[in-house]
Amino acid sequence: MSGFEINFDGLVGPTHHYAGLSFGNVASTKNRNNTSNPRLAAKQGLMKMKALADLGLKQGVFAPQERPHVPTLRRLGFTGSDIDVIAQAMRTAPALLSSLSSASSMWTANSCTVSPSADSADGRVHFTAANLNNKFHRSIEHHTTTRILQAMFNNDVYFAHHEALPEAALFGDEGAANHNRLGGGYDRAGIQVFVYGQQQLGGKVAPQKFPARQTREASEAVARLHRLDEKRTAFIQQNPDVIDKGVFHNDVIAVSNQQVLFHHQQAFLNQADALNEIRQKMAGIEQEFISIEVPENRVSVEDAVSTYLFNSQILTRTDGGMSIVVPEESRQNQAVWSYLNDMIQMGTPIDDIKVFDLRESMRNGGGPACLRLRVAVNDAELAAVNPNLFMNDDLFKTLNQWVDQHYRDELSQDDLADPNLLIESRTALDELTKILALGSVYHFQR
Ligand code: SUG
Repeated sequence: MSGFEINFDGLVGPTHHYAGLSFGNVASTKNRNNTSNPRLAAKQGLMKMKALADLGLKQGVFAPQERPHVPTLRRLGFTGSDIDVIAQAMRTAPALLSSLSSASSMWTANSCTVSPSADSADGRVHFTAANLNNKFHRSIEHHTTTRILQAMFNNDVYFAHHEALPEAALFGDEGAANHNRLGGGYDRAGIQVFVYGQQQLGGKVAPQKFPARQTREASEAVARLHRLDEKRTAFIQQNPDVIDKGVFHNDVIAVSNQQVLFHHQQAFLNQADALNEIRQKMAGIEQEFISIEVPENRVSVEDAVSTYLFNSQILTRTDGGMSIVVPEESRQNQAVWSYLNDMIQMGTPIDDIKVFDLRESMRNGGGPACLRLRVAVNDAELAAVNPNLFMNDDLFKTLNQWVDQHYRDELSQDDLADPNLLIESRTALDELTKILALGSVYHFQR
């Protein structure tokens, strides 16, 4: 193996709560108005990061965003001091306050799309922040996301940052959650597979019940911005029927690592053709394509959605084998657990299962893969990443103490009106930017 994959996990923000904001995301709707535990949520995420760092993998932290987002409330007509703005919003538009308090930036698979330097014509790593145009509470993320990414990858020689695409349905973009890369070494050229939910201009099929969040037009624009080679890029449509069953992002039904694509039998439209296209494009790559297709009669789409089997991480260990990281919900389901145990005996590179309790995030529809952004780099690029972001014993201890100090262990809709929550969150984030040496990335710090 050459090069490295760094996983940057979103640190859960202090306002994590269950608002039921994501139509089409079954868990989000189901857990609407439940009481959350932001402290536990953050700690569950930190445990995963630490365990993977302890395996010798490159693991980083992606900072959360400022919520409630007072600048957007002001844009919507609320006035006065920041505290007045929140009080007015709670009185007259509590649903808006809840949207603008969402800690949804924790799901960093949706923060942006990343293309490694080996695939780009200018030899730089490209980042395009996702406009997340389909959901209001997420559509406000990209400005700060771009600033945080610039503070994480702050070197023009190696890293190119692009603003989010125009904020319109035509260019609905959900970032890396609909993007897989297949290849060999992380610093070698690979195939980029963009999976879209709907083609807006001239598309023939689309889901009927739930929205397709990613458009083909957005995927094509990102590929152009990242200066990818057409011969090594594929645009594949997700099966619209599974979107209607709750697969709101492709990473709920498929995941890749190096030469392996692990996916459900019903993941893609015209699946055999899609896999053939990938196989053919892989022909020029050092590794042979391995597709692990899970049949519906072993794991139904419904079970895949409720257990997040495919929202797993497939990670190459330092010994060259691969581990699959799944949420506890996958162990609790007999069909899924039995499949997983059979799969690690199939002779593919995946020979180990790691299970994590990520319940707080899962209840909003965010599993292990949603929580992480993959960035493939070579040695020089690795050395240019902000060094304060990497998980280790010290950072784990510091961040756990920081969470203990600033996070609540209970949060309901009514608590969002508490002016202290804004103050607590800002105090926490101000301190975090120092811990992670990010500089002034938030509005209140300007
Ligand atoms: O965009 N949930 C997120 C979950 C994102 C999962 N990401 C990936 N699959 N990569 C979403 O639907 C729920 C918020 C709430 O209901 O309170 C939410 O935004």
